[in-house]
Amino acid sequence: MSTGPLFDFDNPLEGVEKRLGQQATVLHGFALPYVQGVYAALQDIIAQAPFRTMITPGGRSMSVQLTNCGSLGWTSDVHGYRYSAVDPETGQPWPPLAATFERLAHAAAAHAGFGGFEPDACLINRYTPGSRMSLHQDKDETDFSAPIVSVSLGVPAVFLWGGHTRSDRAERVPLFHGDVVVWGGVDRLRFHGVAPLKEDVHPLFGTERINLTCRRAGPSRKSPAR
Ligand code: MD6
Ligand code: FE
Repeated sequence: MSTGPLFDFDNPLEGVEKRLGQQATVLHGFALPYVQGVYAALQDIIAQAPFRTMITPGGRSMSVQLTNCGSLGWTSDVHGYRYSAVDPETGQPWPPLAATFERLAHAAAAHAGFGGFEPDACLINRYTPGSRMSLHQDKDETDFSAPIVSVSLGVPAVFLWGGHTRSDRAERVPLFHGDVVVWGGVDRLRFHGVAPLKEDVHPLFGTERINLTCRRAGPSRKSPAR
């Protein structure tokens, strides 16, 4: 498929695969052929479920804005973090998981050694200059046997890849437009975060970075294929 000049973007590490752990890999540029479809789907999703600022259980505003698609969506408020079948702003179900997101996540997971990945949720984060994500574990999902597939779009960022405890030193990993991080198995609960976003301009996303994380949040339909 030719994506046409409007959607042809450079990625300085396109084609490189960087191992972060035994079961964690960065597939640089893997999402580039999907960008046109992903971009279009994203516009539909945010028309139905706009980006919003969420509050942490500690009472702080997150610097990243969020929305979701899929049968479950990740939310945060003063009562805690959880997955919800409805958007708390509207009481309506989240927009359906975009077919392009599902295909991209399935293909990237398979490429990284996780066959049969069927996401049911995609958390969408929007970073503007200065937005950051402090070190955390992704542990609100029901079952940790499925990997997480994370897609970076727009302005580059520095991903912080830590260990199994918050105080483990974190490696700084550059993530560019079109990069995909897949992790699961023994690395599923590693601490990770994103350093404050630098001022930069991307031809399609302007000053923003968008991150999609496709997950299996609810129970697995079957035992995972490995
Ligand atoms: C981000 N990503 O890259 C934040 N979580 O903007 C995450 O928090 C994340 O990239 C779990 C798995 C992959 C991720
Ligand atoms: Fe995370």
